[in-house]
Amino acid sequence: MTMHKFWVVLAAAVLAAGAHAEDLPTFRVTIKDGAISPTRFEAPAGKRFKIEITNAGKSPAEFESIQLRKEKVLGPGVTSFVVVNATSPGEYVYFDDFHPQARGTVVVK
Ligand SMILES: [Cu+2]
Repeated sequence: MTMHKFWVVLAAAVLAAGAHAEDLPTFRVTIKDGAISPTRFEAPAGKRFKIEITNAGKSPAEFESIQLRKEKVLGPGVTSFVVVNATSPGEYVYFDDFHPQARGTVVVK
């Protein structure tokens, strides 16, 4: 979690640049006090896609994927998103960094 400030700044820049982010294929992930769902979903390889994340819990959450190089802190009740750039086929783990037992896998194919 040492790079949070960097990622927040980067996310703001990406948001400002991502005028067409709403047009991307979108997958929704919900985090709720140490539970994450879905725990598995499929996304297209070689294309940008969006992961929309909602923290439906009462405690802070952090969507994180080391493999996808994405990190997003969400207060309770907050919805935000990350855009994943063209990604090679494979399985990419994501988790709630505040409740690391809550994990899922994006299957890119
Ligand atoms: Cu972190």
